[in-house]
Amino acid sequence: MVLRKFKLILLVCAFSFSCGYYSLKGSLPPHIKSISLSPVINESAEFGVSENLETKINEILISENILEVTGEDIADSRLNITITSIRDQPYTISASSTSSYEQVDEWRITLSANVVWYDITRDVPLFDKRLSEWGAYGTGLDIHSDKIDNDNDGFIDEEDDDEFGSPRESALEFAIIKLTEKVITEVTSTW
Ligand SMILES: [Ca+2]
Ligand SMILES: [Ca+2]
Repeated sequence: MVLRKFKLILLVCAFSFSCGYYSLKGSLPPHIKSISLSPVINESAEFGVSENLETKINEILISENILEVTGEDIADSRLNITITSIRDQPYTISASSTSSYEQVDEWRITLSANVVWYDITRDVPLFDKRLSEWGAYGTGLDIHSDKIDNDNDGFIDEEDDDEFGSPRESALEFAIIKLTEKVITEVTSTW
């Protein structure tokens, strides 16, 4: 878990020229000192995903100390997240060697959400966005040996410490981690 987190921060460093969340802290609206995360609403049929996303976002908000995380009654701002859909779609298809049908070699599971960061003090949205992220999975038993870069970080199978576990569940977990990262980046780069 610690390793995964470290890697996530490294990734953010690698792909944004300023390093991670820290340097963006100074660009937050000055009258916003605190944030409250409303319970995540889940409109998809997937069980447990709202609690999972909520836990991850709260963990990063608290650990990175971006804004003070408080109850909604005393917060300057509120983050409302609605998971609108979770979709599995074929990404690569090939001819089956054993039948005349085509087979799906790689699936992508995409998590989409509406994310509104609301300024409680001024009664206006700071942003209102539709965000989505995906994870990939194949037809094997474990993502450690599917020759797919399941979390799209440039490392495949044994090169990647994060790639182990059952295919769809792991791919969804990657989508949740990536969406968490995206929401935090949106909050820190709004102003
Ligand atoms: Ca990977
Ligand atoms: Ca893999």
